[in-house]
Amino acid sequence: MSREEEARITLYDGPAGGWGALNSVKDALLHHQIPLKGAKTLLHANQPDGFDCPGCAWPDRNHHSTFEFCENGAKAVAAEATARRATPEFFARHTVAQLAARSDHWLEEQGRLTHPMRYDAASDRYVPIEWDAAFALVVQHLNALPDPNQAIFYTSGRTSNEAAFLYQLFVRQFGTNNFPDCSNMCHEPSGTAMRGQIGVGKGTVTLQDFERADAIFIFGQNPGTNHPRMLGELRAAHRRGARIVSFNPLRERGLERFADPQDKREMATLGSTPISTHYFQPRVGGDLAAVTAMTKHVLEAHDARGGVLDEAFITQHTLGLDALRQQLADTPWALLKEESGLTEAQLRAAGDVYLGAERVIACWGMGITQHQHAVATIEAILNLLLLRGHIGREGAGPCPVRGHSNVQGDRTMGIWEAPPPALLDRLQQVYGFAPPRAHGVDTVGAIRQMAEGRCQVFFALGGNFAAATPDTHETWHGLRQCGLTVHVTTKLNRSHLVHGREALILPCLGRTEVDRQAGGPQGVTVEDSMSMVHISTGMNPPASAHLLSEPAIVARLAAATLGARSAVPWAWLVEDYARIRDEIEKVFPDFHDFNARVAVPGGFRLRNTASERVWATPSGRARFASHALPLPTAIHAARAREAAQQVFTLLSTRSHDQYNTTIYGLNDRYRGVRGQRDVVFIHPEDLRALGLRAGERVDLHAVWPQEQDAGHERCVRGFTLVAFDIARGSLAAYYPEVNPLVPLWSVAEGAGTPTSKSIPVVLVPHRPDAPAA
Ligand SMILES: Nc1nc2c(c(=O)[nH]1)N[C@H]1C(S)=C(S)[C@@H](COP(=O)(O)OP(=O)(O)OC[C@H]3O[C@@H](n4cnc5c(=O)[nH]c(N)nc54)[C@H](O)[C@@H]3O)O[C@H]1N2
Ligand SMILES: Nc1nc2c(c(=O)[nH]1)N[C@H]1C(S)=C(S)[C@@H](COP(=O)(O)OP(=O)(O)OC[C@H]3O[C@@H](n4cnc5c(=O)[nH]c(N)nc54)[C@H](O)[C@@H]3O)O[C@H]1N2
Ligand SMILES: [Mo]
Repeated sequence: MSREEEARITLYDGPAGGWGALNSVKDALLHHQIPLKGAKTLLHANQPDGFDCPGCAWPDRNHHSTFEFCENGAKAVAAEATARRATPEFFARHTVAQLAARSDHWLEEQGRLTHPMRYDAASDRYVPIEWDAAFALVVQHLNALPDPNQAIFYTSGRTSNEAAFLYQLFVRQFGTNNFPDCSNMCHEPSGTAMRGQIGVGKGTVTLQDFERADAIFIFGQNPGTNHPRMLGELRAAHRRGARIVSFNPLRERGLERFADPQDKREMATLGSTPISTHYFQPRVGGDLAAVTAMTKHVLEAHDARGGVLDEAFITQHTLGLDALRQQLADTPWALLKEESGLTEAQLRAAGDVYLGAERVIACWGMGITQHQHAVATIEAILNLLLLRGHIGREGAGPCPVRGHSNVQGDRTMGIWEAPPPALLDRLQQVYGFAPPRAHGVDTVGAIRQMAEGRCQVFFALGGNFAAATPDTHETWHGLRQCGLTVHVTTKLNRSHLVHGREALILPCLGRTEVDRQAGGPQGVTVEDSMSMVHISTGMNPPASAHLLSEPAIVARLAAATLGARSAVPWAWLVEDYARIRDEIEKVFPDFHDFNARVAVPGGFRLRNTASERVWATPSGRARFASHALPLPTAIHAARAREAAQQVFTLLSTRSHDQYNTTIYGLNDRYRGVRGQRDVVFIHPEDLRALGLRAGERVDLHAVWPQEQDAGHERCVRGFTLVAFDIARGSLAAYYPEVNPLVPLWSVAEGAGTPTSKSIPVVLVPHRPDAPAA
């Protein structure tokens, strides 16, 4: 990663992984001044006695003997284990206004925070504060609120189960369910759809199922960058002859070819293994139509030759197939072709892969969830699986691939603005207080509440709210209206610079670090994307002697805020996290014998009723869902209105050198981009039609329907055009740069997730004189 790389675009024709991945890790270690023997840290990632990689939520093989190399996991670890430090002296040298003028990349580069800091308005600087004084300031604000709902408590999905459990208990005793979290912007639609249809909001498959599947569908996901260890599973599946079918408007190298850096032969011969056997490039947002078409094809095949559906399963376990049949009969092929952007032959070919397989897994990521019709699309994927009984059977099932390493666990622990009544009942029984019953705000709701001036305290356990959220303008306006903003964090980020009237930065330990409490060094637990719960123990010395662990921060704040109002022995619990796990076990029966079971290397799998074909739905059955294609969408409306110019659908995505809002570097190796981030990927024919050339710069204007978006000018400027193999009519650019284009009101129906992957835009040549967005 040579960081001050000259901006250029070059075709990347190598495989994913390979020597490029090894070199990039070497560069990251050098950059963070981690001696190569510090690569020892890397060897502890995802090992039974090591720490859980802070990269993604893909499960671990947990083989003591083998180390699974992962370029982006290594980059995440190196970024946390960095030798760079953002000390009080650093803050003394820069006003907040000066820091705010720097890029996200530069902020990240300053390294680990070392000391609690308080915003001093007089000097416009962050100045050091002692922990007790910092807690006292938060307590003063919280306890002055006329209504606890004027405080909002955000969570990013890296938080451990122990911290998350204490946090939800504290905040509910304080009196609110205001728990927006990153999940609201991520897999919320997956949980919504799956709970409704199969009674559990989590995927049902395990890594063992991946070893047995003979067809794996991957919708809207880029594992080469975001879940590199998944490529190992896909490679093995490909090698034993499984079909791998990718749906993605972009040609992503990681879905095409992979060279495993641990395969000496592949590395020596510069060879690679193909990943996808079939690659379909639907238009952005076209998956609902595509999956509906596959389902229609399957039903047509059944009607023509019989014996296709798993009728015994359908009769015994499901409801709603007749309604789905009717809806499909009413949906013509012409519409499905038009909306998916694929030909009938392609759609039927995809359907044939499904028909030819005995064991089917369907994976999906943000390319599915960040759309207006995300819930309907996931329901359509589940319908498809249900037709041939591919849920609750070896080698088959739904697999939403989660993002943050403990985002699934945080929700399990009750970080949820809409908590199930059973959870609240249980908290009431165990702790003897009346938890608030009214739902709290989700991420979008939180922004609205802040922007209306109704949030006095915004507290964030990790994350980067100011940069991750949609409608940047409104979000920043909201954050600045708060009386106090508090961020528990490891590194400096944008959210610390877009702050309330008062503000605190509270630096915490990271996963890789030794967490020593009165009872000795502690481990925390996490739950991965496949419901495996295991322990994570850091081994590096803390980045500074002034850091506290997240559980300690939450417990001290809870004790100070609630005082005699709470009977929970907060300080005692944090002395030994096994005590917190005992509390978790009291509230959640699935965590019985928690400490014993998590002491086993590799941990244990949480019960997943759907994978046992027990359907925790109101009817006791799995449900086929049916709805007509949602037409017209905002995209259709924009096309109709802006008939004079071409309306594109813009998706926002991650580069290879970023972790969400954390920008490690300015390269996106597999897409051939170096030294820059303000780029927009476009099909060469679309470029030609516009009379523009690759390398020219454009402004992106969002064209949302006026009825909903009147009075808003949403524009980002000066993006360089990159010709790319992407579906026609679709564009791609990086998040968070294009977040100002996403309005708060455009969300996934039924789940509230901002539609960051379907933004109607028009391109106009860049006008350098125009004011910045
Ligand atoms: N290194 C690294 N790892 C990460 C992260 C990171 O930023 N960096 N982030 C973590 C988090 S929180 C998450 S949620 C995951 C995110 O991992 P992904 O789910 O892979 O997220 P994205 O990079 O946003 O892109 C998703 C893919 O969807 C495609 N896509 C976009 N729109 C559509 C569409 O309409 N249809 C289809 N079929 N495809 C579409 C894009 O081209 C892209 O390939 O990764 C996690 N892991
Ligand atoms: N346009 C657009 N917007 C999106 C998305 C998109 O695809 N497109 N994706 C959405 C998705 S999927 C997600 S998950 C959200 C992400 O939203 P967030 O989770 O809020 O954002 P991150 O960038 O992951 O947070 C990074 C920050 O977390 C802090 N951090 C890192 N490690 C630790 C730790 O161990 N403890 C603590 N306390 N803090 C830590 C660091 O300060 C770092 O700057 O963004 C969403 N926003
Ligand atoms: Mo995510």
